[in-house]
Amino acid sequence: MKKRIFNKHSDNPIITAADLPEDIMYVLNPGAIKHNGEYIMMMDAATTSTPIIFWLARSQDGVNFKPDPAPISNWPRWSDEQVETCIYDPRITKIDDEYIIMYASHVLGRSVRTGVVRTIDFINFERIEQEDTQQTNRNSALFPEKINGQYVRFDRPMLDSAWDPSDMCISYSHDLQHWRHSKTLMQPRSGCWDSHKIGAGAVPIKTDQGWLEIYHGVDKTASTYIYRLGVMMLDLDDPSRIISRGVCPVLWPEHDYELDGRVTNTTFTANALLDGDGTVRMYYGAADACIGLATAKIDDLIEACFDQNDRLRAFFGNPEPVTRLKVV
Ligand code: BMA
Repeated sequence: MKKRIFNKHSDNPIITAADLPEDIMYVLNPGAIKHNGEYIMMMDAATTSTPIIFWLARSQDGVNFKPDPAPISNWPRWSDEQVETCIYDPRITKIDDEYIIMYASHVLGRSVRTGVVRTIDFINFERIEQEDTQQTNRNSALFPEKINGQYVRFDRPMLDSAWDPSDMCISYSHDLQHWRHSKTLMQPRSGCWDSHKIGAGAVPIKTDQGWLEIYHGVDKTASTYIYRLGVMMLDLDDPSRIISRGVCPVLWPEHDYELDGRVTNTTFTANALLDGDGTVRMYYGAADACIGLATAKIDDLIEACFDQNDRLRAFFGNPEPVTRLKVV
């Protein structure tokens, strides 16, 4: 049998709704980062009286997390005073001494877009206002350093319906407010586990081979959608250039807590943290209902990007992306 790239923790799911002190229905898809020697998770949480909000949990060992007594209460509004009705999938990037959080933001009467908030301490939060391009967009993840003088992020502009096929894009900014030169980075692969929709997963990790990205892919079957995770390697100086895209998924739903929940057959990530010993730890949403921990060796993830690539390059090589979306 082929070696597993990610190993799931034996205590999974490591956080469920029952671990939170309030009337929570689900917790899922956390962003994660190490801050002041502590692991911090920013979880999507849905109470019976609110739509999805963010809730922090903290841990010394990266396995046992203690949720805060209450959700984040001082999340900043958009300057036009629009109230967010639902926020989810926070991806936390450390740049210098700041943490930049990119997440999906819904406000009444407007389609979903990427919200951007900064913090230095996970106590006070400040919004970075975004130019309104009228473009539906989510699944944004900021690279952890400027490249050629610019901020770079993955994002995913969407067509009219969230269920239409979607591509993974890359965009650039000088100020984290205006995003330009967006282009399609990668498209779904027909006949594969990522045949229907793809989008960022984790904040990319810098390696000596390039930028390692763990992304999510959706496959549409006759009766359901399946969310799995895969890997790719991007050029360090030009991250719009894919060096190699792994052929097989590195994590997929298989256990009850991943197969049954609010959304069945779902494993989804918004983080991947590289520890000093070469271990990558990833806190992933399972069935949109709880959170699991999986770990992998960074070298195995890198290898997975190149796995079978020679044999299948003819099919899955890196064709010129076709831009099917109107982007700024
Ligand atoms: C994606 C995102 C995730 C969610 C997944 C499965 O489109 O909305 O938040 O976990 O769908 O429902």
